[in-house]
Amino acid sequence: MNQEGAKYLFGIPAGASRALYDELYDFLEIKPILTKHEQGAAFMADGYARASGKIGFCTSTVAPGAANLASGLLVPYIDQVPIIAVTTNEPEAIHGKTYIQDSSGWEPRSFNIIKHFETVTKWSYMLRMGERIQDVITRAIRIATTGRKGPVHINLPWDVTKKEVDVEVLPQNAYKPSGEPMGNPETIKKAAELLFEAESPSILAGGGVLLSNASAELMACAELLGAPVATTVMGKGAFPEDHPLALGVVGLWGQDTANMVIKKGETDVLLAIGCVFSQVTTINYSKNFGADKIIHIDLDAGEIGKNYPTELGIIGCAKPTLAYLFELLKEKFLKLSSRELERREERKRERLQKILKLKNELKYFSEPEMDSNAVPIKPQRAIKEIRKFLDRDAIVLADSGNNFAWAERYFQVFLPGRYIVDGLTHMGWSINAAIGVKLGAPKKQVLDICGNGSFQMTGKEVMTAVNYTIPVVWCILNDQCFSIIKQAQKYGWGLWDVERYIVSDFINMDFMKFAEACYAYGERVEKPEEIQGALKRAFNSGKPAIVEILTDPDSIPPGSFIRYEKVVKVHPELAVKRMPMAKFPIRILEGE
Ligand SMILES: Cc1ncc(C[n+]2csc(CCOP(=O)(O)OP(=O)(O)O)c2C)c(N)n1
Repeated sequence: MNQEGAKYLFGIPAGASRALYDELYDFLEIKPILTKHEQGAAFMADGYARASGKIGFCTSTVAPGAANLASGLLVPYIDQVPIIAVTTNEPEAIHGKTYIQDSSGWEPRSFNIIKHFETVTKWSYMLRMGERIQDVITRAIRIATTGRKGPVHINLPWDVTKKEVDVEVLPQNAYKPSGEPMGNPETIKKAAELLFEAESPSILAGGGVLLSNASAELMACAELLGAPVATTVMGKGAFPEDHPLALGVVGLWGQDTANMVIKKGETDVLLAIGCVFSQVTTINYSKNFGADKIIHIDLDAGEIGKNYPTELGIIGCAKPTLAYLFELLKEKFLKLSSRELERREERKRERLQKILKLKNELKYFSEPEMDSNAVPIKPQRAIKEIRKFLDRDAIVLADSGNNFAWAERYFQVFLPGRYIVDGLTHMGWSINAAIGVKLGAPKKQVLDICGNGSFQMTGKEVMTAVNYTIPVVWCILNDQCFSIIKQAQKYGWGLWDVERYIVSDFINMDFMKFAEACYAYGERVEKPEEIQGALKRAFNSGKPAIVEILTDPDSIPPGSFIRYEKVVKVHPELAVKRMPMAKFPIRILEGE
C-alpha cells in the first residue's frame, strides 16, 4: 500500500480483521479511516483513487460487512477505478462449520464471500498460504491498475493474517509494467490520412481520455485539425468547456451545440476516443449519431464497432495513440505548400466561426434560466452561482437524479479531473466519494451537488468527514421530492396516463438539524442571491458543511422534457401546472 502511494484504508473493523488493524497501530504511514457503512468505505476508496491517481484501499469483515462493501464496488467496476478490497475471515479449520457469519462458501448456511465479489471485481481470491502474500498482492495491483482498470478482492482468513511471514517488498518495476499500450501504427497512419482529408472532422472524447491523462494530446490534435470537441458526460473536463472549439457534453442531458454537430451530415469524420457510445450519449442509439465515418480508439476491443460501425478501429490507450496521431498529422501539415496551408487555415477559421455562431444561437452555458431570480430557486441559477463561486480548479461531483442533469448541462468545467460523476448514477455515491476525493486532492475545493433524496441515502458519512475534519461542501438541491421520478410520473413517463404520482414524495429530514447533529456547518438558502455568501461561509468554516438550496421541483432538464413534448401536445395544461406536494406523515396502519 505504502509503496503504491496510498495513504488511507477505508473500512470498519471486526474480530476477523483484528490482526490487520493491529498492524496499523505502529505503521503510521497508512491512516485507517473508520466509516459508518462499508459501502461508504468502498465509495470513499473510489473517490480517493479517482482524485489521487493511486489505488484506493478498503476493508471489511466477513458476511454482513463484506456484502455491504461489495455493494460499493459496482460503481468502480463499471467505471474502471483501481481498488483493492481486503476482507477478512475465520481460520480455514472451521470453514463450513457454521461459524459466526460463516463466509466460507461451504453450503448450506454459508455466505460465499469469493463468489459474492466476483461480479464486481476483476479478481476475487482467498489467500490460504500466507507465504504467497507477495504473489497475491503484486498480482492484485497488476490486475487493478492495468488494461481495463478496476477493483480486486482479497480475502484473508484469520490464520493467514496472524502468521508472520518474511516478505521482501519489490520495487514497482518488478511486478507491474509502466506506460500504456499504443494502437497499431499502421492503423493510426490510416486514421491520420482520413482526418487530414476530412472537410468537417470532429472529436468525441470519453472517460478514457481522462483515465489515460490524455487531455494535452487531445488539445494538440483538435487545434491542429481545427476540429470541434464534444465530450461524453464521463469525459466532461477532458477538453476545457470554455475553449472556442468546445461543444460541451453530447447526449441526453448535454449541450444542444454538441448534439447539433456530432451527427451525420455535420461531421464527416469523427475521431471518438475512450468512449462507449452509450444509450445516454447517443440519445437512445439515434441513427444519425456520430458522423459519416467513425474512427474509434479504445483500449478495449469489445467496445469497437459495438454500437456503431467504424471506419477504423484502433485498440490502444488514448495518450500514446493520440500523441502518435498528432506527430503524423503535424508531418502532413509541414509538407503542405504555403498556398495549401493558407487554404486549410481559412477553412479552419470558417469552421470555427460556424461553431461560435451556433454556440451563440443555442445559448451555450448562457440560457436565460441561469439568470432567473425566481423563488424557489431555478436549479440552472443555482448551478451558475456555484460555478461563479468556486475556484477554476475546484473539484465538483454530482449525484444521481435531476441534479446529475443540471450539473452536466450548466456547470462549466475548465480542467481535466475537476468533474467527477459515476457512470452508473448510483444514488448517494458522490456524497461519500467526495470525502475520498478531498483526501486525494486536499488542496482543492471539493463540492458535491446532490439531491435531497440521494443525500438521505448515504448522508450519514458526513459524520466520517467530521470525525477526521475533511472539509467537503455538500450542496443539496432540495426540491422536496425525487423530482426526476415525479416529473416522469407527471407526464405518464411519456407512455401512459398522466399525473399518477407514486412513491416519489416523502418527508425530508431537516438538513440543518442534521448538520448540527453531525457537528458540521450548515446553511439553508432560499434566494438565489444568497448562494455565494452561503458557500463562502461554508468553505471558510473549515468544517464539513451542508448548504441546502431550496430549488424548484417543477423545473425539468431540457433533455428530459423532449420525451414529454408529445404528451404536452395532448395535455397542454401540464406545461404550466405545478406538481402537487403530498402530505406526510401518512398512517399506513390505519384501518387494519
Ligand atoms: C442506488 C439507486 N437507487 C435508485 C435509483 C433510481 N433513482 C434515480 S434518481 C432517483 C431519485 C433521486 O432523487 P433526488 O436525489 O432527490 O434527486 P432529484 O431527481 O430530485 O434531483 C432514483 C430513485 C438509483 N439511481 N440509484
